[in-house]
Amino acid sequence: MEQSLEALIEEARTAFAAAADPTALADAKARFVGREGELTRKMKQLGALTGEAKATAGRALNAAKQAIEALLTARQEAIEHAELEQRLAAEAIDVTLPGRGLGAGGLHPVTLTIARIEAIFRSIGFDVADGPEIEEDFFNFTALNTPENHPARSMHDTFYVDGTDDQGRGLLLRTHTSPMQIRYARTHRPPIRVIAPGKTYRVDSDATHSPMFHQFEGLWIDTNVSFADLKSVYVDFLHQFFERDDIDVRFRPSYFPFTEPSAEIDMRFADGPLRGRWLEISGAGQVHPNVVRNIGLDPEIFIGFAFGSGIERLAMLRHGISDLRLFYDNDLRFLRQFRD
Ligand code: 2U9
Repeated sequence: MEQSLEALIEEARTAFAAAADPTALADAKARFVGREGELTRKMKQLGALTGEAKATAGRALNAAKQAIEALLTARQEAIEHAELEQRLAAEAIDVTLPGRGLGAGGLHPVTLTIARIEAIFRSIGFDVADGPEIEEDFFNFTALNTPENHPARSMHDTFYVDGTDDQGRGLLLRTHTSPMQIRYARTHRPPIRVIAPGKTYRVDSDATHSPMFHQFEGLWIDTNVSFADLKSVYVDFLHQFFERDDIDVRFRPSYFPFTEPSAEIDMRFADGPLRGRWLEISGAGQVHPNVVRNIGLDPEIFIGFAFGSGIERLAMLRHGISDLRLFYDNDLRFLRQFRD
């Protein structure tokens, strides 16, 4: 039996109401007003009628189609509205919650140690110099009296960089901060009192050596300085750096190409966990006459003293840190301890 149009509209209403999402609604729509849909099928049957009967049936079908389409639109809007409501509820922001705030950062312990060293040396009249980490062979080795066949120049000890400077000379990652001292001394007149802190690079890696580490070097050039001046400056620095006076210091003979005579500086605390143990803390010496000449000064008139220390080593002794690698791991549990 042919289904009445009222029944068809009711069936569409039920089917649309049962469709919970746009896909289900599209399926339901196809059942009634799609190309194979029930209403479309009825419209095709109009061809079999004629005259007034055809006109009446046509009007009834058009009215039914409009009614079904209105139901469809209403249901579409209802589904869209429900989806929006659901999304808004899921993404709701509770404006009464406290803000997360900005996490307070802090300076790295090596940076803090450099700042501390700089402040101490500035307070006794030293300037602070900074320069390139990719250096020319001349400033890193030649000017520092380090001969062509010196082991420090070997590929095993030094990181070489592709390319050359504008005079065709080799480039490398500086193995010490001394090249900066050369650059500074060549552009300033004596008396020269300067420290150069910063990163240095050597082919070396184990628990106590890192391929990159920080050092600072000091240089004092004048007409009348002596080892006694060097010693007083360095001992005063140690007292200020460690904030204690119970520190013994000794100089042991040593060798560096850029100083002659040369010394290792050892220190010893009178108290605390390291009590009584001599600790190597620095190298030092009188600047070699060849180096004074390479700076552009007459070694018969000017005399210089220089020293160099590892910054991580100083920080480890000051804070009781046992492993050098902690400085480079970036573990916040370690770094947070230095937040001031
Ligand atoms: C100029 C002339 C001489 C700087 C010096 C040392 C001795 C030294 C090392 C200690 C531990 C570096 O960090 S470390 O590996 N340094 O022993 N450095 S004298 O001598 C200079 C510097 C500049 C123009």
